[in-house]
Amino acid sequence: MKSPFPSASLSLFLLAVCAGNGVLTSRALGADDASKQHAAAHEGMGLKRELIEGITPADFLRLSDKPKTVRITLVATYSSNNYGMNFNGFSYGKAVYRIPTGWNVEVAFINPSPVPHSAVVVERDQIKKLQVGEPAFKGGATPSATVGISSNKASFQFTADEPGDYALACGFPSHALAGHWITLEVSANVAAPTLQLGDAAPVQASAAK
Ligand SMILES: [Cu+2]
Repeated sequence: MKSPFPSASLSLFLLAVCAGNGVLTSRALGADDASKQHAAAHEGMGLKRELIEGITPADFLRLSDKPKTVRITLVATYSSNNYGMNFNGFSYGKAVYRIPTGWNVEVAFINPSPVPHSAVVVERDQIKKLQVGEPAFKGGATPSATVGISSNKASFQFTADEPGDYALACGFPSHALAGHWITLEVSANVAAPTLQLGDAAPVQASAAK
């Protein structure tokens, strides 16, 4: 798709997006344009790295002190993969959280990027939409998910009380469609929460800390 914006005005456009006015303009863009927008933004503006300092893959999935409760650290733009539209470095569903039915999930969402992102727990088929729908579980989203959060963090929690195929998806318009989502499976057939990163074997949650 050809961008409706002349290249001379691209930087002004990006400034407008980063100021939080991106919802309407992004609705006019396809996934490809969203990717280019990210690439350009990453070249010109830095990540707020102190937000993710000290976070390691062991933090991606941790047990909590509370019973049947797990803690997920979900970092948007953890790496440059998929123009930054990734969670913990993965996009297009290629990281898989498996959670036993009935467990509580506490999510610490961090976006060190000036490009707004968010997180919404949605049924898997929602990722094909330009705008993902309401959370599949009560409380399962960052605040104002269509507007997103930039260079900041937010937390939310939900109870995975219905088995099924879900996604942890970015709710900013067009991002899920452009691959900004990872997989969440809720199943009565798993005894403990696991996380599978790409082609690696699933690993159990780290100990509580
Ligand atoms: Cu996003």
